[in-house]
Amino acid sequence: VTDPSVYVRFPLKDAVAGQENADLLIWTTTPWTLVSNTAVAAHPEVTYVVARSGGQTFVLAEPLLRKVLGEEAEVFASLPGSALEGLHYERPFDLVDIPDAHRVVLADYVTTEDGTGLVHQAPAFGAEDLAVCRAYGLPLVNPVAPNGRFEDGIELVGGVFFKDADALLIDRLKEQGKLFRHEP
Ligand code: VAL
Repeated sequence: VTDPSVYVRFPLKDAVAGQENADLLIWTTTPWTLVSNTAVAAHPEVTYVVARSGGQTFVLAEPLLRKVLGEEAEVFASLPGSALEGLHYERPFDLVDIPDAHRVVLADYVTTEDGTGLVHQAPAFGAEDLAVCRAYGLPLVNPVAPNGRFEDGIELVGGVFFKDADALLIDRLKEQGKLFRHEP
């Protein structure tokens, strides 16, 4: 079994560099953790771009721009990661209650080696995510029971083994037009 590699659009609720309707672009190999997303981390000193491709506006790290969006993407603005702090976005799934969250936080562990330079945060499932989210006072939400299944009663994934939820969630993202890219 190989992990899926997905790029997901998180629509911003706030304008960025004067642009409305931009999407944070995140990359993850654990789509099942998107249910527990509480934040998106950016590196404070990395340069990010607001760029348009295929009629959509995206935010991602400049060093990964061409790799992810290709040569035709048009750059509107450049800004340091620190300028993204606090921007609110629409979370990928509204399946469990996660109050007072879903904004951009800053973290030095974010790299531009792969992905988009914007790291989806699920503090229940990653030590670095936990440290970052704790520092911002963000809630810890774990909807997966000790038997590895999502708690009963959760729409779409309730009772499903966490790894088996990947396919269901990827399908849902696709239906919602939020799946930017999916590499098997
Ligand atoms: N931050 C990681 C990811 O993007 C996990 C731990 C949620 O996949």
